[in-house]
Amino acid sequence: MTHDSKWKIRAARFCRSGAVGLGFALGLGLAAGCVRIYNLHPQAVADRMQPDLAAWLGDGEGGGHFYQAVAAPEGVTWAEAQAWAVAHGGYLVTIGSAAENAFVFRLVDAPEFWLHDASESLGPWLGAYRTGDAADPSDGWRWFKGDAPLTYRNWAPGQPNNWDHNETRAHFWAIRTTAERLATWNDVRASILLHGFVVEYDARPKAY
Ligand SMILES: [Ca+2]
Repeated sequence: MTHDSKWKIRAARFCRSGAVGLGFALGLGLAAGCVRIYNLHPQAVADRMQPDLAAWLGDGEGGGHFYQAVAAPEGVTWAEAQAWAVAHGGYLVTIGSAAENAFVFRLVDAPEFWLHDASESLGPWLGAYRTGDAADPSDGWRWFKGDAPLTYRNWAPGQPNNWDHNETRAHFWAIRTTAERLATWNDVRASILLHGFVVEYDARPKAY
């Protein structure tokens, strides 16, 4: 299942390049080997998010769930991203395994979902948040969905570090000297304006 999932993502990315110019509101059944693509109608998109969104069908972990990479070129806070996800019948993505992490990362492994500064590449929001005031920055992390403790983690080296005692949300992150984009996680303050997030749906959203 894990390997199938990986290859299907590659196929989907390839297929998407042919379909993306069609715009929106199309449920495209693509050739064998491709997953189905459901693009989002722009009327459902909040002001600061671009309409060119795609949802993908995953299998393996989270089998049957739908994942949607949302680009927010003008920035989005964690709370805004979560609210958008819930309003559309989903939730910020919950990651339970290395396979699912790789699946989700591939959906957002493109420049439009990332914010770069001189030293860091800040990737999209994930659905994990930190509660409580434990001294150890690794303590207190939960997934928004089901308020469940994390079982799988993929923190970058040295993270989570709760920098400035203010970092309570998780996102993909890389040091730029290491890579432009990585599937490793960082804790960051909830109010930062990141350039994307990933929504997970337990079933195909009715709107698409
Ligand atoms: Ca951090």
